[in-house]
Amino acid sequence: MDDLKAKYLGQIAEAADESALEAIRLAAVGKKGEVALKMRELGKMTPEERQVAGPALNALKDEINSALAAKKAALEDAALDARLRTEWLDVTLPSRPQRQGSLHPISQVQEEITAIFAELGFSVAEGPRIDTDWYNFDALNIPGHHPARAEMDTFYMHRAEGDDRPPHVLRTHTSPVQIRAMEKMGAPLRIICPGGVYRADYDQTHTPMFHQVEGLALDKDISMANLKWVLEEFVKSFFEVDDVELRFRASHFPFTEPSAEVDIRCSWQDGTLKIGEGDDWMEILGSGMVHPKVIAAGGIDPEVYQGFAFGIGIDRLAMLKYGIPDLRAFFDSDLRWLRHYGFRSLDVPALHGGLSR
Ligand code: 2U9
Repeated sequence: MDDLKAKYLGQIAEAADESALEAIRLAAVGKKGEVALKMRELGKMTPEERQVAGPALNALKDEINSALAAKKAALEDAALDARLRTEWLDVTLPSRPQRQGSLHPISQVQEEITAIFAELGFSVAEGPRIDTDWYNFDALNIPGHHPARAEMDTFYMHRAEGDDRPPHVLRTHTSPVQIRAMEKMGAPLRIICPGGVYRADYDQTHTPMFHQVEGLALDKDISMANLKWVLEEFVKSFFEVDDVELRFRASHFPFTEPSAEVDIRCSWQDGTLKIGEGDDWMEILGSGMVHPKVIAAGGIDPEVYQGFAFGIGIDRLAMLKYGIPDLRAFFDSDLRWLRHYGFRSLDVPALHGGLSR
């Protein structure tokens, strides 16, 4: 028994890994192991011999089992130590220079416009880019036969033969979002709707997808005077000038009556644009008092509520403010262009921070 003990404790101490240890366990204390064989011999012994050999064999078995367990724990510790040594990481090393993306000028300008109107009490409403022709046209006083439907070069979604549900379109303006907001929130209401819109047009000044911000203010006592003040505040903040003169030119849109296109005083000198001074005028947006039929289409009583609306092309404003010459480059995804005209993505536009910094 002393030989057995010396043999197995020696082997356990030498075992290099867990599989070697398992082989030793089977040979020593497994069902067919040497200790089990010796246990079988107990039957052939005299009761006196058995009384001595039985407990001694059990003690040997216990001793081998605890040596196996201790060695197993030691091997696991050593394996963990080895792993920690290979996976060691110096968290105090300086980080790699970050490859930061930049904010697209359209996103930057959309953020700037949103910040300005937020300060004036307008919240942001968003809606689907694919909408029914009712929300995009009929609700905005553009019935089926209206020439404005043809003028807008609408993209119609495909309909299977025999499917006579109302057609869906890619929205040609963000106005359907305002109809949905009127239905959902009622009046009084003060919202802007920024986002992408679609028209089948492509040349130096048109892309099939472009961006608008439309605004809508409804209340019981709103007039063109409120519209004029809001737009003046907007233009001053956006172009970061103390004063600017606006010119309202009578115009026509189906969804507003009366309607006005708005120009700002400016000058072009040696190819640079100066806002607020000079002898030129530049058109920057369209606006008007919301047509009573449009207020009614939004589920609001036009006898009680009136309001103004306006529409601004974001892409053109971005070109004007940041001197970007070609509209089509906006959507080329040319990284060199984006690095040149892009904005630091963590600098969120805010009026107190000077808006565009
Ligand atoms: C509702 C009622 C009225 C939005 C308006 C304009 C005038 C306008 C153009 C500006 C440049 C489109 O991107 S652009 O080409 N928009 O001139 N938009 S009034 O009127 C609305 C909108 C929604 C419910």
